[in-house]
This record gives sequence, structure tokens and C-alpha cells, in this order.
Amino acid sequence: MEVEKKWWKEQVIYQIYPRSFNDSNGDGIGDIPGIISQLDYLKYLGVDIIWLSPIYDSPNDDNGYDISDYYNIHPEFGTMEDFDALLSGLHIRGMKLIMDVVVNHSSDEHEWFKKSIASKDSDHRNYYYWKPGKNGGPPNNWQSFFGGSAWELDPKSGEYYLHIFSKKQPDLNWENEKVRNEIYKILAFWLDKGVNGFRMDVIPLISKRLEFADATQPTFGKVVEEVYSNGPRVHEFIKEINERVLSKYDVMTVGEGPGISKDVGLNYVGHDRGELNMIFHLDHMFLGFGPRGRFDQLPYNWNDIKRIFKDWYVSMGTSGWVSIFLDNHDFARLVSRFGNDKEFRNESSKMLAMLILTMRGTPCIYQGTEIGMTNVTFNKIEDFKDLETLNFYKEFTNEGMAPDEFIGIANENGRDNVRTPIQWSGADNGGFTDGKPWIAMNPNYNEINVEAALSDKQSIFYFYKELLHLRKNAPALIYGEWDVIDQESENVYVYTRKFDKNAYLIVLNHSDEHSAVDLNAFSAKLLVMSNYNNRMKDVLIPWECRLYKLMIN
Ligand code: ISL
Ligand code: CA
Repeated sequence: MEVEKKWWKEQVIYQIYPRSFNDSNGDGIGDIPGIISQLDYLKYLGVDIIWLSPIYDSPNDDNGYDISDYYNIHPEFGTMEDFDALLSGLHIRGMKLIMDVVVNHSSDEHEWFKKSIASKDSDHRNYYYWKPGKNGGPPNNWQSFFGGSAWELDPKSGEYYLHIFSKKQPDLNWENEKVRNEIYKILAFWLDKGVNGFRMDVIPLISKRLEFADATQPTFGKVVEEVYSNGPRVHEFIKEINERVLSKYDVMTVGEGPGISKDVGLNYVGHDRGELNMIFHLDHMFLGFGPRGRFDQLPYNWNDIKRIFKDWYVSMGTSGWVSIFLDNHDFARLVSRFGNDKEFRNESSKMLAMLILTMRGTPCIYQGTEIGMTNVTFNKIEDFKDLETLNFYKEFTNEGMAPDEFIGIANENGRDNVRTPIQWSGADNGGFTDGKPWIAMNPNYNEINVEAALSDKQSIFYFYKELLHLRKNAPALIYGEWDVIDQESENVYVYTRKFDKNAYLIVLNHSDEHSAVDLNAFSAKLLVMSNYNNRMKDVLIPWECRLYKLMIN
């Protein structure tokens, strides 16, 4: 069987985290008019689909992933008119927009929750999960993703409500048909406006295991699979979303999901399942997460990453589809984590660009990565804004970890690394705002910024631009079979993509070392792109990448 052709396989996604993209009115917060003024920039780069992180009304406990009104734009981002202008601005340019839907939970400030918490007899009580405590404590031992119990006591009723994320993100009760109907109405509202699809936040978590048994697994990652993810009705619910809403439109969906392993991936995206179009699986992103998550790091290496890519490729076969990405708003900057953001920032950014744009899957580029933005170093806890970092800071330092040690770990792995604003120029605050940015700028904006990137033909930006153009016109890079040449090689990643009579050879050095490579098996080849002007024979320079066209007959 051949891979089915679909527009969302051929296009490339670019994620905008609106708070940090571009501020138009000097309040220090990126906004929709700010995005609109940069649409030509995005078009010039050559991306197709904009994934907009949440822009709905929200008390911002988790920067918009806690929604208090699904039908309104947060005033700090603008108005519905601004949104409509953004959507048409994209469509006029031949681009698309996908919304971030966060429907595993709402904000505790959503009117449903206000009614739900008002009384035990409220007709909205069962919009959420309420349980009596056990032995003077919460109903079970479930832990929240952001630390502490996943249950919060409401002193008035004496019952606890479930919140897998922060206590300001109560989990919606999908068992309740009224909740589902409300959600379908919301999705239809945005589709009727003309949006082109959805990124579905933590979608494998929407069906709960109603026995609410204690978690028994030793690591948080395993607990997620044991108790949170892939619940008994998850596929029934996703199919219903399709039948009731999505199937009536030509749109795409990408499900985000902790707990979707390669073994269950096809259940979500198999081409005959009627569920999602593709997934952001997180296996490679969770590498190095210890028993207690990202602030509890374990060593890992490139062979672990390569194994995960391989496993997913095999398990998807020609039936399922994934998105390929190495960063987003929840993880460290790609070049700081997987490349070398010091002496090889330029080279390793380009090598990683080549990786994500030549694998099988829809590439997703996070804002700022196209100019090689890096992690930031904060020196005091007050500089951090992310609730996850702040919660775990308390937890870990209460247990005796030195504050500086925690801050060091947060500077490597925390989510604020990717949330510092886009550096548009070398002007004050990197040209992001005329006011005071909501989170400190990365001070390296003098050197790393869009203006500098656009004026240098050798920049990371132009490398992305060229690759994006190349991929668009190379079915082999989109649909082609993927064959890894030497999976276990220590520093080098070599693979081919083949489709009909078209084939490419991709050669990547993912290390700071000069590394031997043997390409003699590929005699007839033409170099199309590389991140160095000079090459050595049988040796790759640190972070070198090459893309060849293979001559086959
Ligand atoms: O970043 C993480 C915490 O360590 C991830 O585990 C993350 O919480 C998970 O991938 C789900 O992420 C999504 O839902 C969260 C939100 O905070 C993230 O920003 C979002 O991408 C709750 O809505
Ligand atoms: Ca603003």
C-alpha cells in the first residue's frame, strides 16, 4: 500500500505562542495585531499552517491553557475583529490557521465550573469530576503534572475535584453528554469562522478510568500511561468529535499526547479509524525525564532519539502519520537541547532543520527556531513565569535541593526557555515591544534577531527557507520511504528517502566531533544543500549536514 496523499502531509506547520510573538501596543504582551503585521515574514519564510497557541479568554494560570470562555478572544490579544483579520490575512496569502483546543479541562473561572462548585445539587455539578475524600485525604494518590495532588478540596461541599494539571484547570467530565455537546458547539463555532483545523491539547486524557484506582507505577511517565492516558472511551469520544463536527469540513487535526506510545499510536491516526490526522507524540521530547519529570533529569543520547524515530516510522507504516518536531512551547529550545548553542549554533541549527524537514511526517517549526533562538539563563526564581517551574521549585527546595541547583536545571529544561519573546531586531527589547516584556528578553537579541537573519544570506533563516521550498517540490521528501543506513552509528545519521524514481540521501553529523562517514555505496549523487561550503572526503565536520539527490534508474 502507498501512503495516501493529503494536503496536510505536504505542508509545514509553524507554531505561534502569541504572548511572545510580537507586541503591537506596548503593553509587553504579544497580540493578534502584532501577528498580522508579520504575516509577510511568515509567508516569505515559506511555512503553510499556523498553529496558534490559545488566544481565548483566560485567567492565564497556564498562559491560556486554562480557558474561561471558548467563544471570546482574550482582550490582551485583541478582539474578534482582529482574529477575523488574522484569519483572512492568512487565507489571502494561501496559508492556513489551526486553533489550539484545550478541552480536557477548562479554567476554574469558566462559568461551568463556577456553577459546578456552587452546590452539590447544581445542574452543572457533573460537568467536572467530584469525589468525596478517603481517610481524611484526597480520593486517590494521583499526582498533578504540575506537582502535588491531582485533587483539590472544596471546603464548602467537602468534596474534591479532579485536576490533572493545575488546580485552576479542573478536568471536564466527558462522560456527561451535555459537556460533549458544548464542546462540539465550540469546535463548530471556530470551523464556521473558517479555521482549518485544530491542535488538540492532551487529547488521550479525555476519558477517565472511573474506578479512580491508585497509581502504582514508579515513574510519572509510566503513571501517565497507567492511569491518565488512553482511557476506556477515548476512541469513542474522538470518533464522535469526527462524526458530529470534523467530518463536515475539510480540516486537519493534530492530537497532542502524553501517554500515546508507538504501540497505541495507530489507534488514534490509522487511516481507517476516523479519528485524528496526525499526532505530536512526545517520546523523544520526554527523553531524559526522570521518575519525577523534567526537573529530575537522566542521561540519554542520540541513539535513543534515533530509535524512537525508527520505532514510530515502523509502527505508523503507510496507515498513520505523525508530526516531526524537536521543540514547542513546552520544552527547551531545539538548538540548546539537541544541538550546540555556543560554538556551533549556526551549523547545528541548520543540521536540525535538515533533520525535521526530511523525515516522514509533517514538520512543525516553533517560533524563533528559524533564527536559531536559544535557551535563556535566569539567575533568580523571580525571573521565571511558568507555573510548572514555580511549583516544582517549591517542591524540590522544600525537600532540600539548593535553590541555585534547581535554577540551573530550570535553565536547561524549563518551559520559559522557549517563551522569551521573539527577537525581531537589535533595538530595545529586541524590537518585540515598546514597553516592558511580560517575561525578560533573552539578552542575546543583539546578536540573534530576525533583522540580522534577513540581511545575511548564510543565516539559519535562509537555510530554512531553502529547505521549505525544496520539500514542497520533492514528493520523495514528503511521501517517500525512509531507510536508515547505520542506525547505531555514534555521531552520524544517514538515511535515504525514496519515492518512485526520486531519491535523496541525507547525511547528518549530530556531534561536536569530526566524524567518519562512508558514502561509497552511493556513487551517483548530486549535492543539493549543505551547511558548510567546504567538505572533506569520508569525514563530516562538526554538525555538518548534506542533502544529496541520488541518481537511480
Ligand atoms: O510540559 C509538560 C509538563 O512537564 C508536559 O508534560 C505537558 O504538560 C503535556 O505535554 C501537556 O501539554 C499541554 O497541556 C498542558 C499545557 O500546560 C501545555 O502547555 C500543553 O502543551 C495543560 O493544558
Ligand atoms: Ca500587546
